[in-house]
Amino acid sequence: MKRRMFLTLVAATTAASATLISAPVAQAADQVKIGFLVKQPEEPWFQDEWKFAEMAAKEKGFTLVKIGAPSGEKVMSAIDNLAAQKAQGFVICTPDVKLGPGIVAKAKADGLKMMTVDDRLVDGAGKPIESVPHMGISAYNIGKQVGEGIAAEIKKRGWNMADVGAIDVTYEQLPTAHDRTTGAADALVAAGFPKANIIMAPQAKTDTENAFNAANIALTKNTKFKHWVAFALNDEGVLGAVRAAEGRGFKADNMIGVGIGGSDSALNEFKKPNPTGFYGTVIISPKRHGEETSELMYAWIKDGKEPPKLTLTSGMLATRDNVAEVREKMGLASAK
Ligand code: FCA
Repeated sequence: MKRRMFLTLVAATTAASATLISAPVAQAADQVKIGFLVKQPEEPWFQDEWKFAEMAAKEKGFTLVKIGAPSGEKVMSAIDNLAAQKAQGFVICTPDVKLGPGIVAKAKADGLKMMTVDDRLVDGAGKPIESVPHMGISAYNIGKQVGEGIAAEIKKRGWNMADVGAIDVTYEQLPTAHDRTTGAADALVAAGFPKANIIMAPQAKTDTENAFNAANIALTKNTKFKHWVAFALNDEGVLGAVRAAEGRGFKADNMIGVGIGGSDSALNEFKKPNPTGFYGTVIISPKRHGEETSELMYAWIKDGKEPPKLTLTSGMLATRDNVAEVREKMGLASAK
């Protein structure tokens, strides 16, 4: 019995290698390979982008190469590596938008098509590099949705705005982050929130730990407030602020944090049996940012159809009460 199984295996392996030897010759000419580089592969948003990019790869029949590229060095070697593997193009969310001219030059030298997602490259003068197709979020408007959501909840709770502090977790070196938090602050002020109560809390990196540290400083320096609200460029930033506030005794009843994203960081928070200070999130679309960008790159490689130069996607505010409904509306319901 054992011997028969072994023989069958050998036969199967031989058949498989025979196919392998003949297949590449037929496929090589039209085999499309696309890289998808992200700056923070551990962040749920980027995991989701990859997941949707995989769906596009499966559907269209191209090979997707997922690469985590948290530094400039990693980006440069990843691009060379893609060229060596005969990829024809890549989609990238860069770890630093100022790497723009270097990345564009490297892609050109390697003969690879490129488009950016989420974070738009800038040139030496800090201006967006408009020649590279980009899909980002409509950052300022989405920030405004955050601020409006917070303001509505403050009013609903009947808080006196003079007693409320706002933790504004900032990351000014990233234009989309600046636009998001500015939008949120502007909307709060437009709703009557005192500007002086908005406390800037600059984070060193865009993750929860760094937001936690930044928020802690803001809380330590401002002890006069009875209630807090918080916003940031993403869910991770708001989670950092929410955890820091919890540490000081500001729980769900005295904290309104609204993030941007809607991936697992937010969903897990909503799944906790008791509400936390993480009140809501503006859900954006990893489907569009992962699947659609990959499809655009595929059409560019295959049919020479260049992607639109700029696509800005929108978001929808969700709380633990309506998150399932909002995800459904955004076409994300079946994704988990
Ligand atoms: C930036 C942020 C991510 C995500 C994305 C759409 O890259 O760092 O968290 O919000 O934009």
